[in-house]
Order: sequence, then structure tokens, then C-alpha cells
Amino acid sequence: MRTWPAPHVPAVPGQGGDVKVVDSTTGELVVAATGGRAGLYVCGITPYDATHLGHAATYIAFDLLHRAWLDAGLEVHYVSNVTDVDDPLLERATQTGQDWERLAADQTQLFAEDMTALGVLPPHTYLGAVETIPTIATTVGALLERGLAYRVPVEAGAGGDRPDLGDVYADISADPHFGAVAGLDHDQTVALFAERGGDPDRPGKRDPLDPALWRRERPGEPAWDGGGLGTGRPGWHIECTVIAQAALGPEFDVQGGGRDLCFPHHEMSTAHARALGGAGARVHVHTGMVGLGGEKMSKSLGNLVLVSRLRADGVDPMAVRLAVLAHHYRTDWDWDDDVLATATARLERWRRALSGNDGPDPDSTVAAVRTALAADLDAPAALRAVDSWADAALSVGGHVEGAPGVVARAIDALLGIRL
Ligand code: 5CA
Ligand code: ZN
Repeated sequence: MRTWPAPHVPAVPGQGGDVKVVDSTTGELVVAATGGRAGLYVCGITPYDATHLGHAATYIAFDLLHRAWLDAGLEVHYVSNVTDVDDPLLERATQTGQDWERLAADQTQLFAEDMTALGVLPPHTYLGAVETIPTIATTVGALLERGLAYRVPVEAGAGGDRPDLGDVYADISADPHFGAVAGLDHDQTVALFAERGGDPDRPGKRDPLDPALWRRERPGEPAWDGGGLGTGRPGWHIECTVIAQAALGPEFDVQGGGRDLCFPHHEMSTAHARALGGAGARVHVHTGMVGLGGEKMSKSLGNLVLVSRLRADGVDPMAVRLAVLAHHYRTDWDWDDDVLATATARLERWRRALSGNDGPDPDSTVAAVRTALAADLDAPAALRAVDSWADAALSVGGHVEGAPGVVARAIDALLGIRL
């Protein structure tokens, strides 16, 4: 999968310290990466509709982590996926009479353009589900061999010329740590599983929560050669497990996504990682949900504010980014015109404050931005620190030569705001 161009990250005097984030598994503030290297897996889009503000907020949140790590001198390996074949994508293509591959390719391209405009650093490894199918099929075969997965008979007409092979499901009862990521009770898990793409009522499963690893060919659905599994397509959770493990190894620092991915997706993908002998992510980080008119913004509800629409309307993407950064990544918040107007005014004010050659001493401002980001990516506090510097620059001014340049570089490198 092709990524988007990497923006330049300017050098800022000094260096950031350890970056701490709240691990959603324990609720505790922990150091996000303990060594000199950091491995980050952020779940990518399912490309059946354009990037909305909720997606943008989630990718901007992890972009802050990426930038804070770089500022702390860490070598970052950022990995992401594109779920370019899955039920919602195929359903949307059928509803709208589009070719599913065309839909996925177009929306993936639009996402790349949106991320470029928003100044999000691209992943170093970026893989689609489709291009990963051979590795996923081999992995599912290995889980079957080890007795950690089982076959479920398919209905008449399914399964191509080998219907006897059946679909393949993971056996969650084989995993004593299942449930460790989200920490939910049984009733909550079954309800969320059904709501978020699972099939608790599928006959033949050992446990209602067992997730699909390999779905056999169905009439009218795309299918690929799965070797001993028979023709079909991969399940969703195993896609992320396999991509993360291939790029980052059996254990890595952070897996991230919106809070709606905590269960079942991250619970299941981590369970699959354990079934493969690894551990998956050491820390799970989840962003709050962005809404519109009091409801979570979602492709299925259709209450979307699209990044591409705002761009087409002439909105400065940096104002969009600043509007997102005005909210802490773990809070739920609503997009509205005021949010954008406030961000636009802030951006103009910053531009004015940064337009001279001299200004107030930048060092304490840069330090305050670093401190805010290191403490659970507190972007609103970082913005307030820049506001204070801008207030001083515009009121009393200052005599430190080159101060605006230093602040501008810090805003660019750490917050991804290019003025
Ligand atoms: N392809 C899978 C992940 S492997 C997927 O969930 N794709 S998605 O397109 O539905 O969502 C992409 C990312 O945006 C996920 O991290 C999801 O949690 C996040 N997201 C979706 N809606 C919102 C929202 N309203 N607010 C914040 N984040 C959101
Ligand atoms: Zn994922």
C-alpha cells in the first residue's frame, strides 16, 4: 500500500523526555515506550467512505505520540493497515452499485490526501488486508494445527468447490487471558461483539464470542486462495495481528485506535497474538469519540463532517488540526461551527504573533509544550502555552532575536501545525 509524503519535521532546541500515556487496560499513566526504539501500531481505515473528523482526530492523536517520541530521540516504527476487504466495504459497494475494489482504492487515496493536508506523519509500514492474505492464511492454518482454531460448517452454496472445509474460528476458551484488554463482563462483551461486526448467533461456534479467522467463499463475494483453508477471505482481527507481528515482532509498545476498537477488535487481535506465542501491544491507547449533534460520528449513521469537504470549502487544514488539538484525545466531544471558528481565530493570532523577528523568550514555552505532551498527550495544555507566548508577543512584545522562529519550529515539530 502506498503511503503519503512525509512532512519535514524541523529540529527544535533541546529534547523531550519520556512520554506517558494512559493505558486503557489498567487506566494507569505509563511510559509509552521503554527502550530507545518505539513500535506503534495504529488501526487504519476501512475505506468505504471518506475520512471524517472522528478518524482525523484519532490519527492526529497518534501523530502527537509519534512526534513526541521523535522529539525524545526515539527511533519510531509506525505501522498501520487498510482494511480493504471486509463486510461493511462489500455491503456499501453493493448498496451503491460500485465495484468494491474501485471504492476501496478511491477512498484510500482520499484518506492519504486528507492525512497529507492535516500534516500526519505517514506509517513506515502500511499494508492492506488484501496484499497480506497469503501470510494471514498461513497463520490461520498454523492456529488450526495447534488446536487453537476450529472449522464451522458453512451453509449450502458456500465454500466453492470445497464446502467441507468450512469457515475457521478462533477458540477463545483456549486463552486464559482473554478479556484482559477491555476488562468487560460477559453480557457487555456479547452485546458489543454483536454491535461491532461479530456474529454471536452463528450456529456451530463453541462460544458466541469466538471470532472468524477465515471466511470461506460465498456467492457474489470476492475470495482468494487460502491453501489448506480453501478459498475465502480473512477475518478482521487476525488482519491486524498478522500485520503488526510481521512488522513489529511478537511484542511491541503501543496499539492504538478509537475507543470503539477496544472491544472486540483489540481484545481479539491481542488474543490472536498470544495464540501465536507473542504478546501483542504492551500498552493499549484509545481515543474518545468525536460526535456531531450529540451522536458519535460514524459512517454507518451517516452524520459525517468530512475532511475532504472542509478542504473543498476552502477551510485551512491547519485550522482543522488545531480544532482537533483543542480537545484532549481521550475525551468525547462534538464538532460544530464554533469549534472551527475558535481554531481559525487562534491560528490567525498565532500567525500574527509569529510574524516578527524578535519576541518573548521561547524556552519556557517550548518546555511547557513538551511537558504537556509528555503527560498523556495533553494538547489543550500545549495550545494554552503557545497562546500565552502569543499573548505576550502581541501585547508587550519581546527582545529575544529569533524567538518566533523557535516557537514556530516547536509548533511544527511537536504539534504538526505548520503556519
Ligand atoms: N479498519 C478498522 C480498524 S483495523 C476500522 O475501524 N476502520 S474505521 O474506518 O472504521 O475507523 C478508523 C479509525 O477511526 C478507528 O481507530 C476508529 O476507532 C476511529 N473512529 C471512527 N469513528 C470515530 C469517531 N467518531 N471519533 C473518533 N474516532 C473514530
Ligand atoms: Zn485494526
